Amino acid sequence: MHFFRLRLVAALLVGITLISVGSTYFDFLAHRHNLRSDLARRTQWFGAGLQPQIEQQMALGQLGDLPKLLQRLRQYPDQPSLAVYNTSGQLIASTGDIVALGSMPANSLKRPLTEGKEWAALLKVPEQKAATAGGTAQGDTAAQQWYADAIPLHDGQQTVGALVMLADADYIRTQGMQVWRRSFLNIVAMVILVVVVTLLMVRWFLQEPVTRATEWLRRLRQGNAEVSEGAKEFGYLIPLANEVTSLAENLTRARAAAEAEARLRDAAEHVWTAHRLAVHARERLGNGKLFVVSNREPYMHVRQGSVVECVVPPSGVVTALEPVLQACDGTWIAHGSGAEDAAFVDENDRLRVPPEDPRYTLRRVWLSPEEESGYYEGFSNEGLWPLCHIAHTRPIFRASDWNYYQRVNAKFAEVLIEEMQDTEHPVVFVQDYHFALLPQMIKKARPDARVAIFWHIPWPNAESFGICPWQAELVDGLLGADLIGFHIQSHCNNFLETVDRALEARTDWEQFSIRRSGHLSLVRPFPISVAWDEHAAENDDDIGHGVGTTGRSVLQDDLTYRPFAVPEVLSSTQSKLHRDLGIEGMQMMVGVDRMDYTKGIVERLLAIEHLLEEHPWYLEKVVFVQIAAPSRTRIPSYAGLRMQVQETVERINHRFETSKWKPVILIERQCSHVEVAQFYRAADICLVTSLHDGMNLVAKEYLAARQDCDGVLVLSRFAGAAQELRDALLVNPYDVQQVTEAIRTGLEMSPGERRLRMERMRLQVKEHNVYRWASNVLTDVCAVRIEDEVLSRTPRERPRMLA
Ligand code: ADQ
Repeated sequence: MHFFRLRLVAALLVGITLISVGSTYFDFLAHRHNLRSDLARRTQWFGAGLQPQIEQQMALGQLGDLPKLLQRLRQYPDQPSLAVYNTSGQLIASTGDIVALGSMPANSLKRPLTEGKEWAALLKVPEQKAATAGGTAQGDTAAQQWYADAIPLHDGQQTVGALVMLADADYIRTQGMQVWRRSFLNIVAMVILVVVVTLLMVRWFLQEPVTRATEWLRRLRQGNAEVSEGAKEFGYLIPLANEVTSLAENLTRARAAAEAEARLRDAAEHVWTAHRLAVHARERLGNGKLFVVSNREPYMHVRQGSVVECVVPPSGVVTALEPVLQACDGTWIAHGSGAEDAAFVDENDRLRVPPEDPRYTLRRVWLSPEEESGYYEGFSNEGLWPLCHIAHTRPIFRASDWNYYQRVNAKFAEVLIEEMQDTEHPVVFVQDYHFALLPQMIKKARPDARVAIFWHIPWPNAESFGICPWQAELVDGLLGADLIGFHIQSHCNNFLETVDRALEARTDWEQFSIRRSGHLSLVRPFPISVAWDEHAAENDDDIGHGVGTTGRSVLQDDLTYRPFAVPEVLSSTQSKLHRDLGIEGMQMMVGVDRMDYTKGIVERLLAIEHLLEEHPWYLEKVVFVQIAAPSRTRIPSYAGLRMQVQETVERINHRFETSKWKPVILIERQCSHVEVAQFYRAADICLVTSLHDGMNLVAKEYLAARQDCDGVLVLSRFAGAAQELRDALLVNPYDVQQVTEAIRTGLEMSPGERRLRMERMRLQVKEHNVYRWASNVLTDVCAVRIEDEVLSRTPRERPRMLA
């Protein structure tokens, strides 16, 4: 501001001075012109008065009297001095004081004497000469101005001489100087006045508002001022204030956004998201492609009345792997099990998905009913499923089922190899126990492929697994993979022990690796989880419980398709849900499972019965809702379980029900994940009492759905999830007494403790979500070293058929 003022003052000084000097100069010129004109007029007028008398005197020939006449005619000293010249240009008479005559130009008389016309001019006569008139030599230092006017003298028509009048014109210069002096003083006064007024105005109208506004902006920058205060600080500079205020608002918004982004970045360091996974996958895979193989497809076409719908199974695996497949435009190979699937593929059995925004390829594999029955229901679900779950359901191994299992694995391998034929160094991710033989088949055909398999169910101890007649073949098939993943470490340990017993291989218990026939397989735990949606709380319908797609129909693993249609309970609030179920004011417990004997549904019901028996004050105060999705309904053991569950529910209800209350509500159907989440949110306790479970996603979904940080999780210690969720009430599901006690503890737990436990478990699930699971598997499989010699071969050189 100081510098600004200095510059302003300098500019004013120069400006005003230039303008004033210019205008004074023009004043001066005009004034001088007027004075000159006036002097000329007066001299002419004076000459015109003398001329006849002098001419008469000359006509009389009385030239000797001429000086006297001239003296007489020049009555006052301020009148012009006079001189008369004859036609030869000789001075014949003068008033005697004409010092300037010597300065007259040589031709000054020529005009009046020869042309008979007047001549007039201003003369500058050196002061010395002027002084010479007084007889003193002063030096040639200054000049005096004279006005000289020469007019012809006539005798009739004849020019007889010339009269020269010399008037002192010095006063013109003097007066000019006075004009300049006056103007100078005026200029000085004006400059001072203008500068002072301007400085005052700058101070009042500019400096103070600008200082205030600057101070406001500084405080705003530091986050200590409100945007709304701005207009007040700007005073009369309202338009500027408006602009700056909107700028400040943008600044505030930008700062808030930057802070939010920073928070997200910070959070992202812990929390995996679909986007982060996609970026990570692109980095890891480079130009490579991911191929996923699973029994269940991520999109299925089914008929709904007259309409064909594309439905999405509520699968955590689909949620986790879709971002990766989309990021690298990969291929998912799965059994085309939808009734209308065949109508939606091209001639190569492929279609692009997701249908609304195609980003990757789904390759459907067709199975005959015999294949489906032998490989899926038979060997996979009547053999391997009970073999791997210690749930005391006897596995059934039929040679025919085994044949179909091998056949279907080979079929998938062939399709996969066909899909990969133009891909350099593909990455293959096989899902689950349906494809134990696939890794070896792929590896034989494509040794350059990096192959991972994830076993979603438990791996039992070596003795248990050893009852399988084809254990060696299964283990050998798995050992074709570079990476074999289980949910938890103890499953990895069991697998290594099984390998030790089943076949010739070198197991390394330090590295958790197995070398067989020169090929190395790493065995690692990758605890699967659910998706975590940071913003789920803001959107009631968007529930972060591991089933990533809302608003679409869903299909559960190998269940009969059930549409979303008319849910019995569809509300967004707990109280509404309670009202719909007729259990207002009661505490509610929930169980959400496929109707599977491994889930411990009957054991859970027995614990509820025991609770009411032992603690009758809970009568009419608690309700247990069991949501059971029909599953593998064609398998006798599942049909038997269903009957057993229904009978147990009926018995308990019959035993304790009153006119307005039933202790157990059984909802036997597939619900949408929105519905399931509403039950999670409304339940005081979630009961997960699996007799044996690889992980159990219901436990984690319950935690993810509880944004209110309330609720209690009762969790079987035989579920993989128990390894991570130490704040759950862990139970042995076979111990009815213990489960009952855990339920009672949960019902009576203080809100503070509920919150503390829930917060800790939610943090665990948030930080170890399903995107992290996928990224860990992907990182490890991409890090697998394939021998250079293998990599150097091109895909076309490799054998295309299976051994
Ligand atoms: P599952 O045995 O199917 O999975 P689980 O992990 O509990 O068991 O997942 C069940 C899924 O089905 C959950 O997403 C749940 O919400 C949903 N679900 C259950 N009943 C439902 C119903 N009635 N309506 C709608 N949805 C319902 C296998 C292994 C597990 C392992 C998973 C993932 O057996 O141990 O955790 O794979 O690896």
